[in-house]
Amino acid sequence: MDNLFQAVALNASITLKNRLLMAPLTRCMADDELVPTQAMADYYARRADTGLIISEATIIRPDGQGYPNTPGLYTPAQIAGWRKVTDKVHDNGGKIFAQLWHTGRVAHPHFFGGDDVLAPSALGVEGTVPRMRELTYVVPKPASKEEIEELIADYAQAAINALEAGFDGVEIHGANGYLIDQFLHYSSNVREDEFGGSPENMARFPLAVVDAVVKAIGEDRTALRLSPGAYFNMDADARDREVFDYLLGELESRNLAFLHVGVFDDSMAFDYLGGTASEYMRSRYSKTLVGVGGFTPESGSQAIANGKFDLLAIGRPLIANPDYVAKVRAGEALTEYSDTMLAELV
Ligand code: FNR
Ligand code: 8K6
Repeated sequence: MDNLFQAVALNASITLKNRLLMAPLTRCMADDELVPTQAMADYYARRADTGLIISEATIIRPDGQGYPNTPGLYTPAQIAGWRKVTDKVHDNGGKIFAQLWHTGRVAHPHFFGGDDVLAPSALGVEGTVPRMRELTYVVPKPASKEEIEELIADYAQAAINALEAGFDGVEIHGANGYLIDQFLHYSSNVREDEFGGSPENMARFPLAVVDAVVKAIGEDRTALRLSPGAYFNMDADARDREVFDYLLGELESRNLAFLHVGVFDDSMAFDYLGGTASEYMRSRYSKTLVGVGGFTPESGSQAIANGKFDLLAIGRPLIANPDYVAKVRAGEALTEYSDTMLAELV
């Protein structure tokens, strides 16, 4: 498993001390102003021996909120709260990117005072909000062109705020059925303007966000997470494949810090992708790729050795083992994750 402990230069600006990343993990533990707390700073700092921490998804503006107490990155207090986190991670020798999030149609007006929920099209998700089952999802309002322009500008501003808060870069959350992903799938995007109807049009908003963030903070500090396989908050449509073929081709010509597979279990194959999400992304994208989803240190190391991806993100095992990297290095047994561990930050 030596390859997990090799240093990797992402680009001229950022070198990671090893190939083990902390995957973004929503914990719903920010305070009621969506400000990160001291307990969050301690939690992240305990994991600073990973090569890179990707923060839990962090909303770029109030109407992006879909769950209780998810942190934000748009008020001075939120920026100051994150500064405490990033300082402590840096003091412990780590690096940390902010994951920039807008939940689109998975937002709920309860969290931001009853305004419209914005999405590509007026197609709602079924069901109720996790942890607040009394809240039923609403039918969203298709974002106007003006609103789309504002969203793009707000992603860029959140990226600027992230650097002000001391983050080393950002990962744009384009995965898991949230706003950016909603533009990329036919089951959530039936627009007939330049943002829908063809692969090029459906990729227009995601690429505009990427380009605006790159313009704001530079390509070296910009990463992107994508879910070409629909598995969460989204129904699959075989035509989605063409959208991701186009998008990944466009991304190949940019020099992002990395692309990150957005999946819960990478042993899951998607028939219209011809394999797993990571196999599909590797076949269309040759630059730095982060794999994730059900890997052990052994299986992740093997996947890197076989060229399936370059870096390994670890989610649930890092909740269960704050000292995951030290344990793996020492060959010690890992504590098994259980959902009950989500109740507190350890
Ligand atoms: C997640 N995941 C996730 N993904 C993301 O892009 N942003 C997020 O905020 C979250 N939040 C989150 C919370 C919890 C409790 C879980 C379990 C998962 C998905 C996560 O990053 C990762 O892809 C999966 O957990 C799969 O990796 P592991 O856990 O099998 O290593
Ligand atoms: C209240 C907590 C809200 C957390 C939301 C963040 C996303 C959590 C990710 C869970 C993903 C579960 C997906 C399960 C898909 C199984 C597919 C077979």
